[in-house]
Amino acid sequence: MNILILGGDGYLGWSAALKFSKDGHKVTVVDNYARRTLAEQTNSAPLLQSYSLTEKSRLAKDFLGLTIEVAILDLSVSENMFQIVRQVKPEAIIHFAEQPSAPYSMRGFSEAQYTLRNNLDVTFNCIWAIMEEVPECHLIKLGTMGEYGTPNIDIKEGWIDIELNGRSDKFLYPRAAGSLYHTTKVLDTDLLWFYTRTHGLRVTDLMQGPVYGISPFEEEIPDVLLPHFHYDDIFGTVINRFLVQAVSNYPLTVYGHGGQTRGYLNLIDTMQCIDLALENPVTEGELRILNQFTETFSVNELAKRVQLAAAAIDIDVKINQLPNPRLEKEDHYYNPENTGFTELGLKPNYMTEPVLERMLRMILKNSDKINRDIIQPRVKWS
Ligand code: USQ
Repeated sequence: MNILILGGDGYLGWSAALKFSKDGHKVTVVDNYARRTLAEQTNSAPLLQSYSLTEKSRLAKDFLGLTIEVAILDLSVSENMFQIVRQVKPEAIIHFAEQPSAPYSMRGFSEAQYTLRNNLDVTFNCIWAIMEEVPECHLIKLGTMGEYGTPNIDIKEGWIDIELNGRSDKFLYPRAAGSLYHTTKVLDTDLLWFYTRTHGLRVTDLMQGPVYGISPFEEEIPDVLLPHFHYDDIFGTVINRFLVQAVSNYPLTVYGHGGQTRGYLNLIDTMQCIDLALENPVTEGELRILNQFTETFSVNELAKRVQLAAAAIDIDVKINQLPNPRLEKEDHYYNPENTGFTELGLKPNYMTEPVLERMLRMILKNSDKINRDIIQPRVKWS
């Protein structure tokens, strides 16, 4: 398949480039290095410094024999989006090209404005480029489980049937996001739904939980090809953060009571899910929404798991409850459905002790590069 990956320099974008090129697809990645720029501006460098996309593409050829075409473009500029879609003529677009950090989006006016504009502009431009240039193309868009928030009822997979005064209809499941970043994904879903029902787009919208992991493959790959691994408070997700904290003898930073429950998945399973979406495309005028996670845990449970995995390799880990910098429910009901991917054939790689141990060992190897000054939360919601 001819695949265009938007946001191909990011944690998930570069992982997907390696995975789908390795699987024999023709892969082109586009990025404008926004994530690198924002990380630099906020003093949030990843654990391993990364080569440019062009260099990474050359290294992927040298080490793994993979071909990955690269374009450096800002896709929030519509001409750039149209140009690359016209040039590549993709059968599928995987869209990761958004500002992905909730704390960044809550840092102040300019960060909020950038997140809103960038995320919606890229999605809007992508929709129009598909409609004008490649109307048959399957758009696989990365949304987030955070679109739903934490309602006091079960979370369905994208849609809900509502009955009122003897009549019933099907609607998008109600959304109540907890950050401006998550809200941009809610708005994306609405845009996608509008253009799907009015212009016959073919869309899979993935409601993904926080991802953990270092490599998109089971097999070892050279460190120079690994995706960015952030552990700071702004771009690092909670498990990656806890593992780095464990290695650097830093008490785990549980926010508030630690009862916050989310649906998590391994980076390898993220790739599996996208692959399943690619191999099972939707039909014209269909918006398929899939909840993309394999297990749910509270933050306290995660901290305990990291503590146990670290103890197995003689690292003693302490857990600390900090005042929560975010506004979120800390003890709540959480029961989301995730049967869509299981029905498509997902074989989960769960968060076992060996999985955590492998990550800990990789971090240990690079422990001299950990910056302990970027671990404490620096952004408050209010
Ligand atoms: N948390 C802690 N301690 C920390 C970091 C986080 O207790 O040191 C807590 C947070 O308060 C939150 C939970 O862990 O309750 C998850 O936080 P996170 O930073 O791992 O995840 P989040 O900000 O929600 O965002 C991440 C990705 C985002 C993706 C989202 C999926 O950055 O791109 O959309 O996970 S979800 O959370 O399901 O919305």
